Amino acid sequence: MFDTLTDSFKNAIGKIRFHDDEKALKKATAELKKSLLKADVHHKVVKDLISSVELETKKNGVGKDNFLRALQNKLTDILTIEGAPKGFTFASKPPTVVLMIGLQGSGKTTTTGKLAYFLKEQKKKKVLVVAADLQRLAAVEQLRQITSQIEVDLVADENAKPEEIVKRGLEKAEKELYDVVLIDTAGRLAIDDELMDELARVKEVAQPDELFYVADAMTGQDAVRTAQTFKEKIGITGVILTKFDGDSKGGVALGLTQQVGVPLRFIGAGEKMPDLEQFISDRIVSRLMGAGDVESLAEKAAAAIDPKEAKRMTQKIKKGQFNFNDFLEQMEQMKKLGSMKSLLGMIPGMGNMAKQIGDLDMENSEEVRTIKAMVASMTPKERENPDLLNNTRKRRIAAGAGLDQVQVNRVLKQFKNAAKIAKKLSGKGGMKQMQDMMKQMQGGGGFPGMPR
Ligand SMILES: Nc1nc2c(ncn2[C@@H]2O[C@H](COP(=O)(O)OP(=O)(O)OP(=O)(O)O)[C@@H](O)[C@H]2O)c(=O)[nH]1
Ligand SMILES: [Mg+2]
Repeated sequence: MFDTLTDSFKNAIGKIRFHDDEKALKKATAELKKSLLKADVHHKVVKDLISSVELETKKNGVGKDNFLRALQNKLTDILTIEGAPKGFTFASKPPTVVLMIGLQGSGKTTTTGKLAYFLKEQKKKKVLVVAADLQRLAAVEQLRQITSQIEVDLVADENAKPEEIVKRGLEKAEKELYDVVLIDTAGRLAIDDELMDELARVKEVAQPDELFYVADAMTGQDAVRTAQTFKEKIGITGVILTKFDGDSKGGVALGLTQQVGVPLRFIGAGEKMPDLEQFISDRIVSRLMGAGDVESLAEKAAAAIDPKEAKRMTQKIKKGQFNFNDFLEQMEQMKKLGSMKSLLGMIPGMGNMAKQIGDLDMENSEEVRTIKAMVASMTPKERENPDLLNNTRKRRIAAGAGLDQVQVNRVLKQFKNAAKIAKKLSGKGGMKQMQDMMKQMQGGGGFPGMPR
């Protein structure tokens, strides 16, 4: 997610080797300055960062460790606003009301869905979404699809005014004890007074605990400027940057908090519902410095994996009973974790690997699609017991799935091998084999001697 920035820090750090070498420090900061500007970090933020890293390093003695520590401190500093909430905070008296605002097409509706999904899956909250965008005909339908996909309740009425819908939503939330109400609003142009007035009215009725400004990261410094305008005109408590998966250079995330004076709260990096990351400054700094973000990873895994279910699955694997239904179930679980790329980015030392993997889309890979097509052509019994598949059955499945028999045989063989390996790994000493494998994969990347 922060490839460019992480790379620039790494390059700069690489320039410092010796103690008391001011020339090396100058080189490192010059390099850092250049690449931060290139990554679209605002020049004032860059200047401030460089001068304070230089000062602190000199004060403590020029050397790699002191440079790293100074950089880490300064990054934490510029990403944090004293007293502002970290991650999502809940109102002392539920429901917590959140108003989602922003320019047209910035990603408000998608992000409303992502946030609902995050609160439901990771925080185990009862969430109500309110469709207060009545500007665009398709807007309500879009939200209907999203909320039904993630199984979250929606209040919508194409024929009512936004304020009315919000009022109804809040009443429902009060009566039915929802924890959070997320209100999606119509996209605005900052200059459009009529829409801004409507937004002010919606805010008046909603009395929100949070006003999230949703901005498209690809618009770079424009995102910062419009956030400032919305802050002045409506008031905002946080910013969510979307489309961070695109070609955006990422630097805007670094300066935004200081520039706007409200914290960056979430980052959207993909079109799917799990593609939303909390922006918690110390965790982000850790990631920026190439040290991963194990905390977020653990939280994601804990939310996606039901311990009882995991135990049942392990038992099945141990007994060699892993079947096609289990496979499909595991794929569903994987989906909840979000993209492979974002997961790898959270593992220390795996940042480089994440880059190589790019946007690997497991769910739509040919391999998985082939297996899914095959499974769709199987009877329930065959799904439970892959051993049943004789030649007649294989022919029928191949025809049903639009595959030839060679393909079916190949997949079956792979599937059986995988089940065998899993069985072996789940036995005694299996964990150790796995760890050895991980160690080998982790070689390289990350910064040796990175202070934590
Ligand atoms: N790649 C990527 N696409 C995104 C992300 N967030 C939103 N999008 C896409 O951006 C487009 C616009 O998203 P919406 O959520 O409809 O934006 P909106 O702000 O509600 O738009 P209006 O209601 O018309 O103002 C959609 O095609 C989304 O799929 C993201 O994090 N990454
Ligand atoms: Mg919308």
